Amino acid sequence: MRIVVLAGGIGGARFLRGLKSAVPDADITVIGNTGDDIHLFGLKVCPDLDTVMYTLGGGIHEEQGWGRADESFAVKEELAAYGVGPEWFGLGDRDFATHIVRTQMIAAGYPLSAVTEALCRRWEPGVRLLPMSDDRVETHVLIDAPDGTRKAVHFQEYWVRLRASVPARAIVPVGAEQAKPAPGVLEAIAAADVILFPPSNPVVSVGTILGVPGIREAVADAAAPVVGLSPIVGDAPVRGMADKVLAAVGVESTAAAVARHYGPDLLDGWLVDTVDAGAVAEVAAAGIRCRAVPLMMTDTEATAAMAAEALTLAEEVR
Ligand code: GDP
Ligand code: FO1
Ligand code: CA
Repeated sequence: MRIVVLAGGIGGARFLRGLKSAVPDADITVIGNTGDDIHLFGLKVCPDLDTVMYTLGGGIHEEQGWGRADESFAVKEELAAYGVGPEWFGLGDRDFATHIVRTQMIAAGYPLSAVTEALCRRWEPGVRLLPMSDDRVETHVLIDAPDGTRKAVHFQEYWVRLRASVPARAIVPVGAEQAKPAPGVLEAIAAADVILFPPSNPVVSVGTILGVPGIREAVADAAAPVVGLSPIVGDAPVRGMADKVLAAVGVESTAAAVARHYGPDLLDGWLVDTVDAGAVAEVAAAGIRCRAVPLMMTDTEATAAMAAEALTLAEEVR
């Protein structure tokens, strides 16, 4: 079975671990969000690709959900001693090595997709991990400026420095219009038996991937059923700032509203958590087959059960 998953960072990566456990023999292609990428200290950092790679490869900091296990911060401290920031972004020593290798390969002329493949040769994530694009796309968030105008900050600045404490007025994927899907992305979508949207952020993870010209159309036109799992449980994100960025695009933070936001042109099936069972009728009325099942990724077993439910729903709508 060929499965394509459009993934962000933590939500996507944890779901993928469950999916691999549910269907060990599946051929899984992950299309990863690169809108969160940031250039720091001359290095290219790809948080969502790395989160997937480290989680599936056994190198992730489990409790934190991002970055490396057994991490130290000597380089960060030395940079700070030189007064070189930003200090608000926590790059660890082990993680730095990944960004050095990536940046060096890019400087040598390799596209991000080839670099990601090379990094994955070490981590063996057990999936084919493709960036959504080899072209630079950077998610910016428009926030209120003190003088009454608006200013754009990088997504990482909004999330990590500001902790999403101010309203997001708009989400701007800078560079998306000119970006092309990375090699293999459209082919994987067209050849898929099933396409899954994990419980990733619908705006700044899955939304950014779908915003690369050609990807949304390819998913809508794919022969395969498309099934998503809600990242919103009980009218709030399980973690992160999905409520803030959903508000920026005029979508309520409910499992049903997110399904309607994707819409029946894209989604054939949608899973909501059992606490949101009341939303099933509303989603079904929008033309999307819906079921309520436990959606908390407490451990691999629970997550594998979620993945199995998604595949069952996909069978029903095929
Ligand atoms: P990020 O890039 O690290 O923010 O990760 P993703 O975009 O892949 O996923 C973020 C989303 O995962 C958030 O909106 C969370 O609500 C959602 N999420 C995290 N853990 C869980 C969980 O256990 N269950 C569900 N349903 N959603 C989750
Ligand atoms: N998240 C934080 O909340 N604080 C950090 O200092 C931080 C550093 C960081 C470094 C590398 C990396 O791959 C991820 C990192 N993240 C950090 C997580 C990152 O902001 C998220 O993965 C997202 O992109 C949120 O969607
Ligand atoms: Ca992310």
